[in-house]
Order: sequence, then structure tokens, then C-alpha cells
Amino acid sequence: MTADKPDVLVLGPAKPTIIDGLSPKFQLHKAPDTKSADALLTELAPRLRALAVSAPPGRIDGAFMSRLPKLEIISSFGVGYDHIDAKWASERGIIVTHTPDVLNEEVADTALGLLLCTVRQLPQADRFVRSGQWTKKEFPHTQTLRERTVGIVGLGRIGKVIARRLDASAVTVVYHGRHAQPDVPYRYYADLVAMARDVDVLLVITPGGAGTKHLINAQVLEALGPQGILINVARGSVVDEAALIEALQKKKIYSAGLDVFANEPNVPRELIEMEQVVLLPHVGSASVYTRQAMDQLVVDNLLAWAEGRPPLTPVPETPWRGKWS
Ligand code: NAP
Ligand code: 8YV
Repeated sequence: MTADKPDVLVLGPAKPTIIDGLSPKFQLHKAPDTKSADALLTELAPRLRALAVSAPPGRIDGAFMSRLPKLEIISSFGVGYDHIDAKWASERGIIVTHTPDVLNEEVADTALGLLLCTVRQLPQADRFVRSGQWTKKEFPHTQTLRERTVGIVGLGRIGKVIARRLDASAVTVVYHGRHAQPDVPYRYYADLVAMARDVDVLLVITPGGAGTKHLINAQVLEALGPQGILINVARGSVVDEAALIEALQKKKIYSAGLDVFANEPNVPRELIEMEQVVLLPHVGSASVYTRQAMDQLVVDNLLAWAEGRPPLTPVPETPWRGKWS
């Protein structure tokens, strides 16, 4: 640390909004991921109090955090923070912040786009034109969203914005989560399998991590049925990918639209070879506009910490308790 600038270790890519936003106030140290941070951790351990995570850089678990005994804040990019052990952090008084809300509309746009692409087979129609097939025949008629029901798995900040778009499209919405929400106008299902049985589309937008691992399993897919479509914009871990591949291969469900995968950026060959599925490279929030807002929130949480103000967007596990440690 220089006389007036606290140290911050930036883990992940050196994005201009983050680097330019932090440099005037902090002494920055950079590592592309947790694995390559080893020497820096040893050097900075006696004094480092703040981490900026500019993209998930590997797991930030107890073993990693315990190397930084003075750590007070981890300002992480992205609303999902399944790469951080927030419970471990909370037990040591470390605040973890994330970037909720500023990406809701963007991710909802992507989810709706992916849903429409999957139901109406729009990428396939584009390939049909480009390959010259239109001059020979008509593109096959597709499934529809008309008179269909979409079951949202995880009606949180983003799920509600997706539901608003579906309302505008006159599509019936129902939802599943651990709790019923009395203030929403949609039917609640405590039982995910029962909801899967009743809907045409399951749209998944829960957090990742242990609590939701393989929530979408063979039984849920079986219940969704042969005309059913799965859309996943949550995390790859929420879906049992092997069960999904089998359900698609055996035509137990009709199709899937996926923005997230179990082992990104590696996508199973079986999915790539299926003509009916639509696959995106985890681009839910990836517009210049929204990524800029997310980067800025990483900066603003650290500026708040440096000025002794409350964090702007702490995760629920590490609420603000009135003072920095
Ligand atoms: P949020 O406001 O916390 O909403 C999460 C919802 O999931 C809540 O309604 C919660 O309801 C439900 N949920 C949590 N655990 C569950 C479980 N075990 N079973 C069933 N439902 C469960 O979060 P958000 O801001 O909407 O973001 C949601 C997630 O979307 C993020 O954590 C991230 O993983 C993902 N995401 C992906 C992209 C992308 O690029 N594809 C972009 C942004 C976010 P209950 O409490 O009632 O269970
Ligand atoms: C980011 C996301 O793309 O916010 C999230 O949880 O999944 C995305 O907005 C992701 O964090 C990429 O690094």
C-alpha cells in the first residue's frame, strides 16, 4: 500500500471500466485467475483487505480466502456468486458483493430470444436460407408459444422480468421455487415435477451451487414430456446434462435452448450434433451497455468500502452489520 492508497487484488481480466475506475483510489495488483495468484497472495497476505473479481476466476473458497487474513471485502462481477464460498466469508466477517438488478432486462431479453429461437427454430431457419434450401422447398412449420404455458423455475429478480415479457406476449406463466410469493399473479407449484407435467416450457433462472445442483433431472424431464422444451439461462450445474442429452436423444422432450453448460466453454458433442437445440455461449448479460453497468458496480462497491460507507449490493449471506471489520 502507498501512503494513501489501499491495495486491491484484481482477479480475472483487466477490464478498462474496472481498472480505470479503481486506479485513482487503489494500488492495483492483477492476476488472471486464482491458480496464477499464488505468489501475489504470499506477497500481499500481510496487508491485503480487498479483492475485485472481474469475472469468475476459479473457486474462491475457504482455502483461498484463509491465505488473506486481513480480507474485508470481495467485490465480485455477476449476480451469480457460486464461485465464492459466501458462507465461509460470512463466518469471518468478510463482505461479498455482487452485481444484481443492473442486468435484469438484458438477461430477460436473452431468455426470451432463446425461447423464441427454440420454439420457432429461428437459427435453423437462418441456416435454411443461407444453405440455399429455400429455393427448393418451404421451411417446415414449427411449434408455437400460442396457448402455451411457461413454468419459470426461480421467480426472482430476473425471473419476474422474464414473466413481464411473457405477459406482454399473452403467454401463461406459472412458477416453482422454495417459497410461494403471495404478491405475484402467477400460480405457484411447490412440486417441480407437478409443474413440469402441466407446462409446455420450463425456463430455469435460479442461482447455481449445491442448493440447485441437478434440480432439473431425468424425472423432471420425463414429466415435461415429448412436446416439452427446456430453456436454461441459470447455471449449467442446475441441469443434469447427461439426463438432458438422453431425454433429447430418446425424444422424451422436444428441444432445449441453453445459454449455460456444466463445463463451460466445453459443450458436449451430443448437443452440438443435435439440429433441434439452440446453444449460446453464456451471453445472458453480454451487451456492451450491461457489462459496463456490472463492471461499474464492482468499482462502486469498493469505493464505498474505501470511504467507510455501507456496501451497495452485498450478497444475502454477508449483510451489512453497520461497520467494516
Ligand atoms: P434471485 O433474485 O436471487 O432469484 C433466484 C430465484 O431462484 C428465487 O426466486 C429463488 O426463490 C429461486 N431459488 C433459489 N434456490 C432455489 C432452489 N433450490 N429451488 C428452486 N428455486 C430456487 O436471483 P436473480 O438475480 O434473478 O439471478 C438468478 C440467477 O440467474 C443467478 O444466480 C445466475 O446464476 C443466473 N444468471 C445467469 C446469467 C446468464 O448470463 N445466463 C446472467 C445473470 C444471472 P426461492 O427463494 O423461493 O426458492
Ligand atoms: C456473467 C452471469 O456472464 O451475472 C451472472 O451471474 O452469469 C453473467 O451475467 C457471468 O458472470 C460471466 O462471467
